[in-house]
Amino acid sequence: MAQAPIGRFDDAPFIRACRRQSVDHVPVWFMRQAGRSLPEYRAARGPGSILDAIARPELVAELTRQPVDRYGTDAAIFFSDIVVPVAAVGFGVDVAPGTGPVVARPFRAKEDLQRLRPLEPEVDTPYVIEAVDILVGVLGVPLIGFAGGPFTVASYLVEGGPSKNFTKVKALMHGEPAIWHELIERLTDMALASLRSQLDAGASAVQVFDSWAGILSPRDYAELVLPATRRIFAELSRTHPGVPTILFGVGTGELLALMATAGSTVIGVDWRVPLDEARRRVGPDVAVQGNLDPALCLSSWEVVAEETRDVLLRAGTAPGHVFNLGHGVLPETDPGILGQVVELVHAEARAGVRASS
Ligand code: 1CP
Repeated sequence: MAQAPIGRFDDAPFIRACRRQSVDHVPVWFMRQAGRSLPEYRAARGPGSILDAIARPELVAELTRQPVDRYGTDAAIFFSDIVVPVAAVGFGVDVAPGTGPVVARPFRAKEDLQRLRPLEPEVDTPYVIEAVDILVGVLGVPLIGFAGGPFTVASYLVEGGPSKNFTKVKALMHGEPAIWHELIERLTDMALASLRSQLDAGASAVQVFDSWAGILSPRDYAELVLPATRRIFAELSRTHPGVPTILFGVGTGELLALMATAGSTVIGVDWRVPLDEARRRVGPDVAVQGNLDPALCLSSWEVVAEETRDVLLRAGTAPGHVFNLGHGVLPETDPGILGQVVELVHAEARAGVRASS
């Protein structure tokens, strides 16, 4: 794996851990750290669609910084959403408060491919580039850019919104493989264009959120999603060598070994698979990220502390662990608890507790 220097954060613990280099403390950040659980987020964001907020670079920079300032996390996740590229090319996607992405006219047939023209980031999402540019000047930690994974974005377009059983998208994958192939290739191109624009503007790493890929059987994932996912990481390592890349999904225990062949430097793991077992499944060539159960963050500090220590213990002392939750911060989480988690993760490693336990 290329380890070319990527700039001023080369020695940051988050970047070093992604590259499986030694660190003086385990780096930590939280998926969905920017947003709903923070009072300062609700105050700054105000009412209206999140897509309007995402198009305001100064606000995006503020929302991205808030959790870093509050918690002292080792990385910032860019404030945006996985449906921004498809919304920006005019597919007709909104994000409904309390629900998530909703699509006015879901993807049904070959003709709908025309509604997915290529993304031109400078023209379609200049506000993303501008916000990354602002952040690079003010953040003291690496900025993680992101895109939705091709299956997860496709699932919203085909299902028309959040889904439980993903029946329509599975029907398309199996019933119309040629259309599925064309759809996922177009979404891969869009994800790549978006990720590149964030990296070119100064993001230090990227995460691909294929959040709902765990709904697929290993065979479907391997045949119908993995090739496109591999293309994302292959092309990024060509255009942006040495940049850490993370692939994440929920409920992916049975897919971890396959995901580890996608070409990312890090695999994100949810709370269902302990990290010692996850390390066995992904092998020695990738780092792991995770995996405290976000639901348990609603428990008492005693419980959260014990679970946090358990995650660190199971991750072991070998390099290549980025501490995170197993999925996003739940809106009802007490921000104070997350601050304590950051402190504990940093302190445990410094005290050498992990090495001796
Ligand atoms: O208006 C609001 O505040 C609504 C809540 C919200 C927020 C804060 C949505 C709607 N999106 C976001 C921002 C967001 N989305 C970020 C930046 C904040 C951060 O991570 O700190 C990121 C990285 C995302 C990515 C995202 N959007 C994912 C992948 C991560 C994951 O949680 O799995 C997914 C699946 C979405 C779709 C989406 N957008 C919003 C919601 C509620 C959802 C999920 C809907 C569903 O359950 O299907």
